[in-house]
Amino acid sequence: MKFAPSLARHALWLGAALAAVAAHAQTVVRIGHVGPVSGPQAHYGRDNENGARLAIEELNAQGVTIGGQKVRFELVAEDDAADPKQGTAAAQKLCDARVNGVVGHLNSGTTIPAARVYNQCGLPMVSPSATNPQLTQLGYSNVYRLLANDNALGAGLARYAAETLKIKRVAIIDDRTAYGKGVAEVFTRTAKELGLEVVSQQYTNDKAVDFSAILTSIKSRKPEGIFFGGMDPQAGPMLRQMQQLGLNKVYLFGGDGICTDKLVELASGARTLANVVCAVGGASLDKLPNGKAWRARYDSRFPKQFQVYSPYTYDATMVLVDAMKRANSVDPKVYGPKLKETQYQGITAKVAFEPNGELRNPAMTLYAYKDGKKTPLN
Ligand code: ABU
Repeated sequence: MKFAPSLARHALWLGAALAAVAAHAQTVVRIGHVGPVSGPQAHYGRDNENGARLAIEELNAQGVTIGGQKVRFELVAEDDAADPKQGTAAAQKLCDARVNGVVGHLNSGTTIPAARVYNQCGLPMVSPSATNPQLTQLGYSNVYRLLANDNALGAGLARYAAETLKIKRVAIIDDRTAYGKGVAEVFTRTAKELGLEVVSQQYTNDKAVDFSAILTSIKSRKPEGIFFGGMDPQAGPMLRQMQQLGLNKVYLFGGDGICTDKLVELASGARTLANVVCAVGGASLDKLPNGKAWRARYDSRFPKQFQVYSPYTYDATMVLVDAMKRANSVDPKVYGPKLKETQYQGITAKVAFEPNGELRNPAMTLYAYKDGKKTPLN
């Protein structure tokens, strides 16, 4: 009896302490991101990772409650070096770590095999940049894409070459990756349908930097344009070598893979940069209601790192979190099916998905490099 008041006080203190802990209890939600942050494509990977990181920092700053619990978001960033084997290893690592959702991967060649791994472990994934159409033809219900695919990019560029530039003779080079090969095939098919003559078909790889032999062969066929299916670490030296070989009046067409800010630096002052026409599967940030303000926030947080896809990784992160909020759950099996009903106003688009996971009504923008600056043509 003598200790009762003290015990009661202790119980009160314990209750108050537990209530305080409960009030501060947070669910930690981990969003996986995978892209190449090493190797020649590291600048794309860093830009993609930055977009997801910015989303997470802003979500944490504003404070998010899901299912009555305060949530703190963490980014789990993995490097796949744009290599399909490393891509599936990174995907398995994220499955094993039981992250709540995945933004990525960057490359079609890594994303397509990784999608199978995520499908097996039940993780939703939203790709911000992999544009090979096969990704959404795999029959996986957990796979989404936030931008137009290569059927739109390849065909749009071929139409521009035929109908606006009115050129007649094109050569094709592709880097044999899932992206480069795929987008070049669409361009070639559409160009032929529109009456263009494909005068040369050449192949390279995503590590090459010397294109003199294939450009010399192409030059002998007198093309007015070259379509390159590949990425900017190849397109930059290719532009320099086009100039060295006197291909100064020949267009260089390419998909989103060459449509980066970095291409200016990689072209090292080659005048042929002005002959580039490239396509990105979304609207230009400058023309989107919140695009300029978003870009200012990005540049302030990650100066001089913008390339092309970070607005899409930002939106991909937000789209996953939007589905969690609507499901009142961060459990992938519970919120995953809610992604199908997405109606989210993002930075890049009003996001809604087709039944196969493709973005509904994606935009496409063609760009040229005017005075060394990537500039929208439409
Ligand atoms: N979309 C071009 C770069 C990424 C990829 O699809 O491989």
